[in-house]
Amino acid sequence: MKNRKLRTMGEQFGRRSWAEPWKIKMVEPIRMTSPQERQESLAEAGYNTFLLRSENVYIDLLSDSGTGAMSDRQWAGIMLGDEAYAGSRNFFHLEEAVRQYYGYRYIVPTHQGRGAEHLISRVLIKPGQYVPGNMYFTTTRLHQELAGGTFVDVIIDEAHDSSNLHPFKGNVDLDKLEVLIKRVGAENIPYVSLAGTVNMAGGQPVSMANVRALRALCDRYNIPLHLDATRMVENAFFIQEREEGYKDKSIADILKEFCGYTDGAWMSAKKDNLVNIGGWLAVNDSDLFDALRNMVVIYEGLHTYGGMAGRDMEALAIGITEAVNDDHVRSRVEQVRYLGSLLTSWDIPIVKPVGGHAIFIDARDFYPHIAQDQFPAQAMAAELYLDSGIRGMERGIVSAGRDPETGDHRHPALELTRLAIPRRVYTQAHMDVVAESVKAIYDAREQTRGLKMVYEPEYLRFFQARFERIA
Ligand code: P71
Repeated sequence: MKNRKLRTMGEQFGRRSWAEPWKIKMVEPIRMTSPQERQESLAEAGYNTFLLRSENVYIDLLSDSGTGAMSDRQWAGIMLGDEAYAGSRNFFHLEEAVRQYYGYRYIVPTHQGRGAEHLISRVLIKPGQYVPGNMYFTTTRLHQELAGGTFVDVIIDEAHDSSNLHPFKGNVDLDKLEVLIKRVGAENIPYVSLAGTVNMAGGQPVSMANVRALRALCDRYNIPLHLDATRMVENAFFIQEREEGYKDKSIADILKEFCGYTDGAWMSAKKDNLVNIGGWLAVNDSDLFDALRNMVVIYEGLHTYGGMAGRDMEALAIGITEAVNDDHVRSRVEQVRYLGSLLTSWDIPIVKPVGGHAIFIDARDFYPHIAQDQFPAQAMAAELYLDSGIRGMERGIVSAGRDPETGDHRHPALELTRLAIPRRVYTQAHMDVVAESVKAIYDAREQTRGLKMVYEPEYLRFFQARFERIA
C-alpha cells in the first residue's frame, strides 16, 4: 500500500477515530450563492458581515452564540413549557440544573448574557471603581463602563501573542492584579471579572491552579471573584486535557470545582448551555441575590423568568445537563481543532494553541501590507465571504472601539478574524470547505486592500459600522 493517499482522521492523528455522540434527525437546507450575488450582498452590507442577511450566507461562522442545534430532548422540553407569569415549573428545573452542575446557591434568570452583565455591573460597581479582568469582552466591558467602572486588563502577557504556546493563555497575572490593588486600593475594586475561556484571546483557558491562587489573593484583600461562565465547560475540557491531576476527572467534576473558587457567575446560555436564547446569573451571597433579584424585575422580567419563556428555560435546563457530557465536549473542541490543523498545515497564521470555540486568523500576519487603521481583519472577513459565502467576524481594531477618555481608536495587539463553530451543526466536510476557502484568500492575499470606515455608531460599533474598499 505505497503512496496511499486517502486517510481517516484517526490515522492522520495517530489514534483511533472518534465521531460525534449524536446522529442527525432533521436537516436545514443551505444555499450556495454566485460570486455576483455575494458581491452585491456585501456592498449592501457595507463590508460588515453583521449586516448580511443570513439567507445569503453558505456556512455561517459568525458566532457560536445561539446558533447551536438543540437535541430531541430539548425540543421535547419546549413542549413542556409552563408559561405562567410567576413560579413556572421550568424555572425550578433551571435553578436545579445550575445548582447541580455549577454549584451556586441562588439563580437569577436573564434574557441572555449581557442582561446578566448589566445587572451584576449595576449592582456591584460604584462610579470611579476599577474592574480587573482577564482580557476584555465587548459587552462585559461596556456594562462595566456604563456602571461607572474602568476595566483593567490583568491577563498574562502571553495571551496578547498569537503564536505563544502557553497551555493556559487565559490565566490572570497575579502580579499585575496585586500592583493594581496596591495602586487603587482594594476598596475600589468591587470584584475581579474572570472569564473561562477567554473569547478575545482566542478561546484560551484558565488553569485550576490559577483560579485557586486567584481565590487566595482575592481572600487576602477581601475582593469578591465573579466568573463569566459562558464557555466554562470548554475551559474544563482543557483542564482535563492539560493540567496534572485532572485526566481522570469528569468535565462535570472539573466544572464544579472551578466554580467553587468563585463567588458567583454570569452566563450567556447561548454557548455552552446549548440553547438559542437565554442566560442566568448565580451567586452564593443572599444579600447580593436580593439586590440582583430586585434589579431583574426592572430590566428583564419577573425573577422566575427574566426575559425567557417557560419553554426556553426547560430547553436550557436540559442543555445544561447535555453540555457537561464528556464525549460531547471532546467532539466539539476537536472539531474546532480539526479546522485549525488544516489551516496550520498550509502555514496560515492562526492563534495557537487553538481554543475551544473558534479559529482566530491573525490578520496582521495574513495581510502584513494592510495597516491596522485600514481594518485588515474586517477586510479578511469580507474576502472570505466573497470567495465562498462563509461568514466570519472581525475581532480587532473595530471590535476594540474607542478609548472613552481620548476618543481615539484603541489598537489591540490582536487583530483577528474569527471563525466560530456552532455546536452540533456542521460536519467535517463543512470544515474542509471552510479551510479551502481560507487557503484561497490566503493565496490571493497580496491583491487584497484595506477598508475605510464610512459610518460608525456610538456603542459596540462593530455590529453596525459600514466600510468601503480603499481604491
Ligand atoms: C460571541 C458572542 C456574541 C457577541 C457579542 C458581542 C459581539 C459579537 C458577538 C457573547 C458573550 C461572550 C462572553 C465571553 C458574554 C457574552 C454576551 N459572545 N461573555 O462570541 O462571548 O452574551 O451575547 O448572550 O449577550 O459571538 P450575550
